[in-house]
Amino acid sequence: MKLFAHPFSSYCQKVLIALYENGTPFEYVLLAPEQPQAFAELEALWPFRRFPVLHDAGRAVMESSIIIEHLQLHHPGAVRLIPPAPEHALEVRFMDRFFDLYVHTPMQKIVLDCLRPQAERDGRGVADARALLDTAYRWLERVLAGRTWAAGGAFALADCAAAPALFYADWAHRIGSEFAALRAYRARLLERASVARAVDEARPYRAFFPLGAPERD
Ligand SMILES: N[C@@H](CCC(=O)N[C@@H](CS)C(=O)NCC(=O)O)C(=O)O
Repeated sequence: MKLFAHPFSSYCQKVLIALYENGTPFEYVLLAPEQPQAFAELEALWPFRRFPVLHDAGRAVMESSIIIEHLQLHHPGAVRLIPPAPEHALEVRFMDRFFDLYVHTPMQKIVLDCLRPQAERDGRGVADARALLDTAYRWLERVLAGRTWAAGGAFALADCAAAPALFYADWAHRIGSEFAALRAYRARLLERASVARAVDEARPYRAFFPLGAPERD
């Protein structure tokens, strides 16, 4: 099984966390500018050149959530990434969508806008993204109160999504001290061995964070 990925990429971290949770063996295909062959292989599998992409038994699996579903289906381990009870699984999948769409997406908008030439920047889009994050933080503060993990008592897919999304969201749009439950959840994620490993592997690339990486985490 091959994973096309880069350690600093937040969506790659989401899948790496799932793999590390269960110690699932895989070959890491590093997508780095000095490895054009890796990008050519990626493009042959997925012309959008978005990553991560998993290549397993002759099949390309795209989209981080689907990759994690695939891992649960074909390479299950001790940590259930999708819980067996359908109602609980639905809540996990909802929270996974929430973190991708209402935290990860606006975070990426803010970060990627910074890479554009000044004249092509989208001030309105960035302001909307910041407003969306404010609403997401408020909503999460209420939902996470009393929960250990995103969808209840067990670490699962939604926490894999939450970890890199909240990690970088806090860098791009600070989670204020009024969001104590959300900050505590982010800190809990960072203490988890799989998340700490993904964060550590990305450390050498922090200088590339377009907004400037803070001196923490
Ligand atoms: N919805 C996709 C998003 C993947 C994504 O946006 N990946 C970024 C890296 S974090 C990427 O491929 N960026 C390169 C590009 O957009 O060309 C998923 O869940 O896997």
